[in-house]
Amino acid sequence: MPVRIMGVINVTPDSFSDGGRHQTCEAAIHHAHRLIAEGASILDIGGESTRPGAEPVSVEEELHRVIPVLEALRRETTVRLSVDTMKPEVAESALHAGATLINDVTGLRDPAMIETIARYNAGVVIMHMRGTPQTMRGLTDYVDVVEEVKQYLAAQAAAARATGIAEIILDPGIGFAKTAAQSFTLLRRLGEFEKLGYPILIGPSRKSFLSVVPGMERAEDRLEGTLAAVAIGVLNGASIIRAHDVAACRKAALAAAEVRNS
Ligand code: HH2
Repeated sequence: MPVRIMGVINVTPDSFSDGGRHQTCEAAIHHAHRLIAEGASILDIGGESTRPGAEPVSVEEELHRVIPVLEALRRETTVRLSVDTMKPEVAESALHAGATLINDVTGLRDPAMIETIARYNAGVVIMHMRGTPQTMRGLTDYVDVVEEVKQYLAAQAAAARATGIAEIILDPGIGFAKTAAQSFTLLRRLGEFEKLGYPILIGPSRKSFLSVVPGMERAEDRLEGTLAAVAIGVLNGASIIRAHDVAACRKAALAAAEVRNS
């Protein structure tokens, strides 16, 4: 499967690595064009931060942030548009406005989300997490993190398939209710997810699990760690990489794909 890069557009004031940088519609659109030029084949637009401890935003506020950007990009580009949301109401409006993929970090916890995505014949990214961004840091007790995440994703994929969703992508949720060690284990054992039979997406970009490495305490200093994680992820079967640094991650992913396919 060819490797694709999903570029991140955070239209938020508080995202962990780029909050406030692309908060206006104009800034977000400008950034989107840059990510397309760098080789993103999917753009993932988000209006609510999911970093640990993030405050939830209302449906109205999330729509206000996401929909104008989505509409403009639909008019101006042919790139595939994804929306990062856990709210069925936001997914509905986004699909109506031209998104064809919903990235749900709660992994279709809300049955209304499954129904909405199926009705629009759209694709879904099912990500594993526990709790909410407020509570997830304390929810990291697993007997075997890989087995448990796998079982959850398999069950949610089966529910999505049974409701008629044709395109299903699975994501173990690096950093979401995982310790740093568990995030590293998920990357090392990512190949075990291939048996589920769906494309695998990973989102290690700039995340705090990398801060255990000296020199990578700050999000802006984690590019090399991100690239290492991308390369290992692709070698172990990831075919979609969710990334802020699209050009660099694309090169790392393509090089790792050569190793995988050799
Ligand atoms: N990570 C983030 C957000 N959405 N979606 C998927 N499928 N996988 C991920 O790993 C993932 C995700 C967190 O990153 P970011 O969007 O940059 O930060 P924030 O949630 O603070 O906006």
